[in-house]
Amino acid sequence: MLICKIVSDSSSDIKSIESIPYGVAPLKIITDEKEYCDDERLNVHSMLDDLQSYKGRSRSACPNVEDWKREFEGYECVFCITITSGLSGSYNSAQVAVKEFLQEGENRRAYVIDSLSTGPENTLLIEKLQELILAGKNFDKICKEIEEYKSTTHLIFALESMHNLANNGRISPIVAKVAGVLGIRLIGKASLQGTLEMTNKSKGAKKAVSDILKNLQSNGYNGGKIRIHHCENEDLAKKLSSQITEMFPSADPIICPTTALCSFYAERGGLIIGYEGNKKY
Ligand code: X90
Repeated sequence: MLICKIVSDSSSDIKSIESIPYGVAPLKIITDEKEYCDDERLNVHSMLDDLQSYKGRSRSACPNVEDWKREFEGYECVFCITITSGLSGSYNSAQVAVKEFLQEGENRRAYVIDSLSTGPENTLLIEKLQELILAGKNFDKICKEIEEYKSTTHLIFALESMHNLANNGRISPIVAKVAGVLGIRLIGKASLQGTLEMTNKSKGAKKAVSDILKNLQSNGYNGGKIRIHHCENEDLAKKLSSQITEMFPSADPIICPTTALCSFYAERGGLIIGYEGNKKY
């Protein structure tokens, strides 16, 4: 079996995995007063509290080349998974890191996967990589199969606020205004280009759950793997999870809190769902 390390940026919300070496290249949340590094030492709840009372500007920053390279040390083979290149420079810096890594030693192998997504969809990609490596597949086969798998995974989000997304130029301020209305959740998905695409304006939690379920099914969800990440909204995550298992008894929804990057952009109350569905293109 290849001894490979999986290195994800912190947008996947996954701090550790079993059986395979794994590392995280952290993104950062930055204000004029403080920098929050998205690693296991950070208290996300107090970061959200700080940001709620902070009146100045806040932004994010992707891992730099050195952040990625630090995680490669001691390995000859690495697989990187990044947040969508459509919204972040993380994919770019991982690619530069990999280029240098390959030049600095012989017999090295490395591959960067642009998730065109974030959070729970990236989690599915990490799980798949783990499975392919453990199955003893060779490097080239793993690269090919993970790309094929990526074309069948999807992402849906349901957000109560899009303030940080709009303030940082990731969506239009006009769209964000709708999410600011009390009781309204904006439902959307990761587009083929890895940007945000809106699908519904849902009033109330119940309607949000039923709109999410409709979206899942229209993209071919049929009881396969599904991961629900939430920013301090375990209640809604559980409601959705139980509806999913009611409709698809074979489903295995796993609920997981978002870490700093996804918490910053999904904001309190937000849900992000990654799942297996139809081939995308
Ligand atoms: O490089 C950076 O500073 C990171 C920028 C990330 C910007 C957007 C993150 C969105 C996270 C929001 C809902 C899911 C949208 C997914 C669309 C592909 C979570």
